[in-house]
Parts: sequence; structure tokens; C-alpha cells
Amino acid sequence: MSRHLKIAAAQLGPLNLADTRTTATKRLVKMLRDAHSMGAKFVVFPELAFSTFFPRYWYEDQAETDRKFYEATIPSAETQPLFDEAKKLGIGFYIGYGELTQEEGRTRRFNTSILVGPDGTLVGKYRKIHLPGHAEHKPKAKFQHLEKKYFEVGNLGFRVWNFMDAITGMMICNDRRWPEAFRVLALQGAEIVALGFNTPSENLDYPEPPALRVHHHLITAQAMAYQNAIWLVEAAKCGFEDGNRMFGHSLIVSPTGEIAAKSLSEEDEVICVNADLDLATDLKRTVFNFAAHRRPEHYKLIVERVGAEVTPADEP
Ligand code: CDV
Repeated sequence: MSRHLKIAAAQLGPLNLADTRTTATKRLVKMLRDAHSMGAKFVVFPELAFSTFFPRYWYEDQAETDRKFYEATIPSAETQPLFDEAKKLGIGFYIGYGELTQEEGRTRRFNTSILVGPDGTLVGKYRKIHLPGHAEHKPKAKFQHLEKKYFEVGNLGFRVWNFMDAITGMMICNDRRWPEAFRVLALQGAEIVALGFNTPSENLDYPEPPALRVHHHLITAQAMAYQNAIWLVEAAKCGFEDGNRMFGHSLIVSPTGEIAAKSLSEEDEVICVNADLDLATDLKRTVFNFAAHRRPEHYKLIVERVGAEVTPADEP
């Protein structure tokens, strides 16, 4: 008898600057109930799920951003209803938020996600490691991508937890483009990887066709799921946030690399799959039997070198 877990991705449509945490939380609670009615036991919500995607804006006043966009406590009075409802329904969840914390004697800010168990306990925390974008103001650009200004690089590493009888890891948005991150989770036995994202439909740096951006999102999700024999659950925040479009395409990908469910809208939408956690067994026993086939002695450059350097071999 194979093990199953009903998993949902709860995609959030746009949150505008004027929307409050309370508004966001109401919509998250509504989707939690929708997921429950589909039989879901584990729900994945997006990155930075309680506010608009604020790294697109330049703010001079850090105190203002701290107040508007970061959570000093999770849950807070405004976000508590989500945690209460999940506990009442017996649902475990992943959610992303801007974390404001006092550590090492100073104020620190991270782009964070947590795993909350169906009994309401905090099971795991992840702080985003691959921060895209820039730290400096680009006044001529159509919009900003200031994750390097607003967050520090995560300091908790890529870890997994025993969560709802499945070995589960977390990532956030841009991490999904980095194979190294997936492999580090897979080497710890990950069966599920949960990830929330906010991806602008337009490229800030050059005029890339929006369809190509979706294509890259889909091929990386399918490749990472297959090459690591994991269930991959990715939930978007999307639609037009004060006129700034982000794509949807939330998805659940099986360890065989097949898209088991995908959202159709750029609004609040829940997708759900009864995931067979044992579907990866044959892959892990054969082609992706890491212990039998990996050759880390030939992968040393992966950890020794950060940027690419042209270093041709000097012999045939
Ligand atoms: N929130 C993100 O990390 N977004 C990036 C964009 C900037 C490319 C992403 O990888 O989707």
C-alpha cells in the first residue's frame, strides 16, 4: 500500500499597496477552507504572502517598510486567524513572509518561509538564500527588484523536516532556478519541496517575451522534480499588483517530472493532488540511486567556485 498525502497549492491573486495584512489573511483563510473541502492536508501558500510584492518599490524610510511589510512576530494579531483556522481544520501549511528579527545584537530582515504542523506547532523555518535583483535605486527602471536591499542572505541553509510523515524541504522563489539547492535537499532525503513565488511577467533587465519566462518556470520545475525524484509544490502570488503583472502557473509536479496540477488564473485559486509519496521509489532505486551513481569527486568545482571562469584543459 503506497503512502499518500493530499497536497494543495493556494495561489494568491494580487495584493495592492493599500491592502492590509487583515485583508490578505481573510483571503488566505478562504483558500484554506477551499483546500480543506478538496481534502487537502498540506497547503502551500506564496512567498511574502501578507503584502504586495514590495521589493518593486524604493523606500528611503526603513521604519516605514518595517511597519508595512515585515512581521516582527508570526503569527501576529492580524495573521492569527490563518493559524487558528489551519489548526481547527487539522491542516499543515507552508507560508512566506518578510521576517524582522533581533539577532546577534542587531535588527535583521529575511525573506522567510515556515512549515506549520496540523496541530499548530512551528515545524521548520527557511530564510531565502538566492536573493535576485539589486540593492541600489534604479530611478529610470519601470520597476525595482530590491531584494538585495530589503533582505539579508538566509543563514539557515537548505534543510528538511519530518513533516506529516513526509521528508519535506523548503525554498523560496528564485531558489527554484538553482539545481544545487534541490540536490542539497534531495541528499537529505527530501520527498516534498514546498516553494512560494512572486515572478514579474516582465524582465527588469532586458525585453524577454513573457511566454519565455513562463517556459523557464515550467521546465525548471519539471526538471528539478524529476532529477531529484521529489514532489514539487509551487504557489504563486500573481496578477496585476497596482498595475505590475506577475504570472500565475502555480503547479504540483510529480517525481516523474509530470505536471499533476496547474492553476489557470491569475487570481486566488487552489489546486490539489493526492500525492503518492512512493512514486519516487523506482527512480531512487535505479537511475537516481545517488549512493550507487553520484561521483562527487568530480563535482568539487560546484563548491569551490562561485562565478564561471574560462579554464580550458591544457591536454586532450
Ligand atoms: N521573487 C523572486 O525571487 N523573483 C525572481 C524574479 C526576479 C526573476 C524569480 O526568480 O522568479
